[in-house]
Amino acid sequence: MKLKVSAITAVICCAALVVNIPFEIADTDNDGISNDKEHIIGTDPFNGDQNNNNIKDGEEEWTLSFTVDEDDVYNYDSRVIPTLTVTDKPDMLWTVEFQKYDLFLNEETTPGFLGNCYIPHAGEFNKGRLSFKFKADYLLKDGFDPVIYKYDRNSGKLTEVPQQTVDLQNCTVSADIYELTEYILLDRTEVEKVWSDRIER
Ligand SMILES: [Ca+2]
Ligand SMILES: [Ca+2]
Ligand SMILES: [Ca+2]
Repeated sequence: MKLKVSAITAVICCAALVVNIPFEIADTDNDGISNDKEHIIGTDPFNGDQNNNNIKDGEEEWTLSFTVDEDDVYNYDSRVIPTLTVTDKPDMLWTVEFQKYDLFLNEETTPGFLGNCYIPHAGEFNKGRLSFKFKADYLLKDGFDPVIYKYDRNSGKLTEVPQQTVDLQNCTVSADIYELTEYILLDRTEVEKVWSDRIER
């Protein structure tokens, strides 16, 4: 009789051990990153130390870069192409999808408008490098001065993003950002003629 009870107990224990964890949320290689997050980052869910440096994948920083598909007319603004590059620990890395968001800020309403993007908040975020690539034709404009502004939809104010780098050879403007929200690229020369009272520096 005693043996029989032990057998039942053993069966119950086994049943508890075979609970299926969905593959997406499991951490198959035990490196601290779930399988679905490894898919986002591009690391191998079956290799806990992808770069073989004795530090687990989950304890390292990884760099992800997001941009828009030029053929995607819904999200794509043909005049500027945004790219966001994020280097951080896995917990802070998420898939980012740019949205074109031109309800109020667009070519018709906004002097100096070059293009914009909206980055929906996808999760926790520390810092990233936002870059706008503009068309080379703009360089022919008199006094062309491309500047990235953050747009606060609630107050309607534009804030110049600090410490921008303009690369005229590659037609890009880049700056570090600390918030996922709406950014707009404007020609400051034209903006300041009419909008100087709405810009904060
Ligand atoms: Ca893993
Ligand atoms: Ca891994
Ligand atoms: Ca490693």
